[in-house]
Amino acid sequence: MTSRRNFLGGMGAITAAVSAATVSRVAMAALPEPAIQTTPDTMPPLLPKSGRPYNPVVTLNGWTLPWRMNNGVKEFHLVAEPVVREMAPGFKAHLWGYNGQSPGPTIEVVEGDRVRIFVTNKLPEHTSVHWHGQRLPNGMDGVGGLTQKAINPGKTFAYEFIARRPGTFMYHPHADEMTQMAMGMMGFWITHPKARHPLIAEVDRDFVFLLNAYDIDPGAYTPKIMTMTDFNLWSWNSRIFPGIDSLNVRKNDKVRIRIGNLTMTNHPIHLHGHEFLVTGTDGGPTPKSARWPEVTTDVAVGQMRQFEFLADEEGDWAFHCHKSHHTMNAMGHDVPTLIGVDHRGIARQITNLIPEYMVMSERGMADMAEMEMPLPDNTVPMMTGQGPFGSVEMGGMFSVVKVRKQQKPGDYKDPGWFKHPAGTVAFEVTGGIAEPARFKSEGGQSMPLLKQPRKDVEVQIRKPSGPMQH
Ligand SMILES: [Cu+2]
Repeated sequence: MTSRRNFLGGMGAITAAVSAATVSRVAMAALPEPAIQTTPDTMPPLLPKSGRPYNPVVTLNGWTLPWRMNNGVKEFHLVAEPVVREMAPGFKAHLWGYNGQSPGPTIEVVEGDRVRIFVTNKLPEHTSVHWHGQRLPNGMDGVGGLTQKAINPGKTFAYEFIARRPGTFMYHPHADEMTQMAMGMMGFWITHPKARHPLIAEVDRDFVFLLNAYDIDPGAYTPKIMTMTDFNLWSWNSRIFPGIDSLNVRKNDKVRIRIGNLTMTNHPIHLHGHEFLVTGTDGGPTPKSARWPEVTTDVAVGQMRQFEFLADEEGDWAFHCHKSHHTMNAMGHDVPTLIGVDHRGIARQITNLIPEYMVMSERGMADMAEMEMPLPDNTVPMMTGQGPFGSVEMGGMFSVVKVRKQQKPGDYKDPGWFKHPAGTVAFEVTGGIAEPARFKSEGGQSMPLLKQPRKDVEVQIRKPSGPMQH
């Protein structure tokens, strides 16, 4: 965790790029230039320049997609493409995503907005985009083959609908889903209410991120897409601790965090030091009668949860998935590395048997090789992160909520480590320590065993050794 993140670059880090090769010039002239993001840092909220004002969200290690107004329609341009995502400093993955990153940019609109989203496909295979949770015409739902023709490589499709329901949504492909989601294709969608809403609170800070998982052998760059459960990288917005930015808030801020799960397992998300209320799901705001205090909420597969709390305790509060294997990174550095291996000849032979194979291993890989990216060591420790008191020994789905009196409204910069008031840190006790009192009758006095074992049985916990699967 370093404080090297800054927001000075802001949206200046986004550059416009025109994908001239994929659509005709006439068609391109009608499209908004796609904004491309080049950094994995948390970008400042994108304040709306027109329309109803709202407090925009902050995407953890992500950004919000700019739009243009065209005759009363909000127009966005998503480009589905291979990307290089820095998952943690020194560790880059070859993923698929949108507009330069995985996940794609957050789309933020207001209830009642008419939206048009252009989707240009620069992947080596067809795709589609499903707008998870939205009310929309059936033909805009984005299920390839069922509600639309798939978007072939090089083609651009437009989706158009009215954002009818305020709330927390996500988007992802509904075409070769297993591959495309395993490769990192997904994004967040927020629809703000058009007026004060009885069940949607106004908050000071509103953070969003997606839970995703990858299976990338140490030293390799590309996820194994066939993996069903044995993922080795558990990420938030395709970042792993210590690569996940902290969530920096001002003391007494009302904070909302929205989370969507596009992994293959559930994640009990746990916040230290505060209680929160789950105020909504992808189905909408939760009725007030159904809210109760929690410190952990389970986000099941394909679900979204939004929760809110008053950040009234100063400090550096751990915030993580409570499955301990999900706060670890890949282990085992004895796996053969395949960097520089040319699969293309083999791929062609396999393609004769399995046509889909070509997509991943020939065209997919070859494109990536041609990018001529620098080659980092590309490993990341299993448990790491240097805190103010030593190693945090975490990985994966772990971050810190930093609550500070001095944090200015609207300032999302990392304030550094918490300075604990004197006498408020756990301390070592030295000198004579009294013998702790022991309970005398331990050992199940109420239900004696039928047969007493001849001698006491001791159970030993065996610690895992060698390369771990988790
Ligand atoms: Cu988890």
